[in-house]
Amino acid sequence: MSDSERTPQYHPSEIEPKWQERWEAEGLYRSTVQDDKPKHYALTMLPYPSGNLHIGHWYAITPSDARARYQRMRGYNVLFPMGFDAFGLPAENAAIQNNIHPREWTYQNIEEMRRQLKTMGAMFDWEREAISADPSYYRWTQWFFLQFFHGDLAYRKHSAVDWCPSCNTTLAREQVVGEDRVCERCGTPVTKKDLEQWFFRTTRYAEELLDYSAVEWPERVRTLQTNWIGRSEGARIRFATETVEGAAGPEVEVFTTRPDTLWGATFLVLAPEHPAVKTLTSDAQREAVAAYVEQASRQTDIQREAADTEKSGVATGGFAVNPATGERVPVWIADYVLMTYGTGAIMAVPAHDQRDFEFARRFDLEIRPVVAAEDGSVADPAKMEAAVPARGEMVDSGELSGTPPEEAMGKVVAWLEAKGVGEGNVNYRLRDWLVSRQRYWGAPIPIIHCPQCGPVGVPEEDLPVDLPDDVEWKPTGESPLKLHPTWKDVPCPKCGGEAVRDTDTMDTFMDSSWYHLRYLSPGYDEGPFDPKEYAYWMPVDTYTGGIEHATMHLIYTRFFHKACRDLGVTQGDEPMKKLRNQGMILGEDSEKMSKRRGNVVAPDELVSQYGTDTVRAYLMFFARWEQGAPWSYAGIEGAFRWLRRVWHLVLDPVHGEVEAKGNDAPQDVRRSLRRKLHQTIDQVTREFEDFQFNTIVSALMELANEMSSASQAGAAGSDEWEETVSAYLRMLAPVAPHAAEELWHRVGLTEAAGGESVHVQAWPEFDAEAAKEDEITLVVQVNGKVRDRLEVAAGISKEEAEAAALASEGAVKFTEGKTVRKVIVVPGKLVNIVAN
Ligand code: ANZ
Ligand code: ZN
Repeated sequence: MSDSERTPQYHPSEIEPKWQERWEAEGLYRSTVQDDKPKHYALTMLPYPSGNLHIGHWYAITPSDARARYQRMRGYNVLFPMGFDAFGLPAENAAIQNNIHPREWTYQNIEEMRRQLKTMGAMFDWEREAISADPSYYRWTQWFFLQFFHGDLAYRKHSAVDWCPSCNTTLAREQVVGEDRVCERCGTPVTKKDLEQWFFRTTRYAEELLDYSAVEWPERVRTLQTNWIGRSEGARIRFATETVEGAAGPEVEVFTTRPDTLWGATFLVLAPEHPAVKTLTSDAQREAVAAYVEQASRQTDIQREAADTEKSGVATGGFAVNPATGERVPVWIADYVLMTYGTGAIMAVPAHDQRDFEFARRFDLEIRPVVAAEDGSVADPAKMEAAVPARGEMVDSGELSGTPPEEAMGKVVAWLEAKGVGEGNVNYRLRDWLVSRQRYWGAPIPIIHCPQCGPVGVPEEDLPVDLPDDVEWKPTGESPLKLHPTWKDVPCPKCGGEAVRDTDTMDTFMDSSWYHLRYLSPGYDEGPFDPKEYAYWMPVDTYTGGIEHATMHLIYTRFFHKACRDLGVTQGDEPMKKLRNQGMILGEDSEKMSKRRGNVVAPDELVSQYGTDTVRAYLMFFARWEQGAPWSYAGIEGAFRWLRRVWHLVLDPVHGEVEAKGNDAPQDVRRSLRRKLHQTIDQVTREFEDFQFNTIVSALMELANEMSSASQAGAAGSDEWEETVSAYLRMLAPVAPHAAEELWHRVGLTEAAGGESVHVQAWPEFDAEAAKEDEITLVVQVNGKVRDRLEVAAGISKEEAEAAALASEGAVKFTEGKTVRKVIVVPGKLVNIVAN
């Protein structure tokens, strides 16, 4: 009989769809609350329904699935849900470009991506699918908005949006293009426009967001978030101002991290948008100031903060009084001072702050050192080429001169407070979250604006505020909700008078801040989630996804959870206990994958060519998951060959070439197979815990090698062999779920397990005794005399033996004061050290 007749060939395309259907039909991945069982909530970031699942999705999701499967076999009741982050701008762009309704575009894409996701063979519980654009979902997004609104966590404020003065419309960030920031459609330079918009009070949680003691998050993410939150300790100091004519102007408050340099503040700089600019600007300066303000409005904060650009600015003509020296100092405006940070005004200390120094040199303003250098020296302003680090004691600072650096902050703050001109202050870079979007495809903000009552929340029983379908797509950029003839006109829920709906929709980060809660009970309609499900499943145990979400999504969702906790909606301090981020798959050319470069790897094609299991195995194997690497088609062949080899090893180990002796095979062969098995169990278990997917696959490859040589030596059919096959398939199950299931079935293990799938089996148990290497006695000689004996592993290498011998007590004692000239190792027996 030929080989192929005796053993069925490995044909993934035949077995994979079959098992996917069967698992679905049997409800193998349905997850329900089981109070008597420990739970594990494994969450992976939900995709945006762009219409096509790319290899990056596979790379993020399939190893996460493998680990969720592993947890299930470890005895946890596992929840591993999937859904779609379905609101957002691309749907609206498609609507404008292709004349298709965003809803239709989105739901078509979801259907296609759901089909693609099903080819992963993942353990998603599809009954828990959640789609953020469904009215049954956004009803609760709106409900959350109302909780924030009623709980004083939402407020309205004027805020600048990008505005095209020619198209007469607000622009989304991606509609502003080029270095000179012009409108994508008409090329007109973009300006800012003030619109009243909704904000959430994220800054209230700034301090708590810096605390990671309750979570296990990667250092990198914690650092990114900590920098984003940007805590600065310092003081706020108030300066009286006056116009050039000597009339009193508004008080100007500055934020500084160096209140001890106040005596060296020789001018003030206001952000061009600062409200005091108007009053302080003299007639002589009015034109120059107006031109500068206009120019600054066209720049982003990022451009304005860039350190390498030449400092620019204009004097207002007005003055401020330095509260420490009593001197009148000029007030300038400059774009390096941002309206969005601190108070939008600074006291400039050119001697000690580099930006202020450059500014002072450019405009010939006074430079006055007030803090000594570390060595006690004080710089000469005439000769300075840069600001000098102020690390020594205070000088030329009136009664506070001589204060040592470690006391400066405390003393100056006390002095400011005593004089009533300032106080200690902590400032954060974190901004309150602007949630209003002048867009259609999002959850409408559930607020009605009444001329009598102001903004009124839509009553909860009237939710959801539906997105109207009959909208027009005019490329005006103005929200279709605003243009709709009737949608916005409603009576005020409070007084019944004529009122209008808020025509903005919510930032889609709002939707993704709570999707993990909607998964708990996507059909539930008495609240955003069923409290029973919440009590059992929350918090999320492991969260996996891209590092690019470190600052936005992952800060918003933490804020959301903490805010909801304080509103009595959720419990616990953190939504997600453990976070892990995958790296990125590059193209074969080591460049980022892009259509333009033509280096995109299409998972659908790989699946039809090699099968899902191979794609999964290769994605786990080819790189350290958290690092990523360039793709390789040659590598995926290797993954396929490995699975095919396992297939044959399990179904036809002896190949008709050797005799299977079963338990009559040599004991050392059987013992060695079992040793390797348990070493592998130990390793694979630890590495699943640690998300080290690549070495899991290589350990399984090595074990297959050991099985191969054991079968060559006749061990197939032995007790050790059977134990190994059973454990192997269980370890293979999370990686290659279809092949493992098929083999489990074919060798009769399904039947032996009472008809149960490999995926509900217990994870193989590690036997430390079995894994132990045999030991031998290593004789240690110094100059030919036996000085020690060591118990070492039988398989010890020459280098290890040498190192162990040199470190032994006997060797150390008898080589003392001598130089080791030579070490002779007789493998498995002795080490002779020659020393004199
Ligand atoms: C005087 C001074 C002297 C300063 C000195 C620094 C060094 P961080 O650490 O980022 O919080 N500043 C304050 N508000 C600003 C704004 N809206 N735009 C631009 N710069 C602003 O930095 C705080 C420091 O940045 C503040 O302390 C202020 O300059 C400046 F030797 O005040 B400092
Ligand atoms: Zn009213």
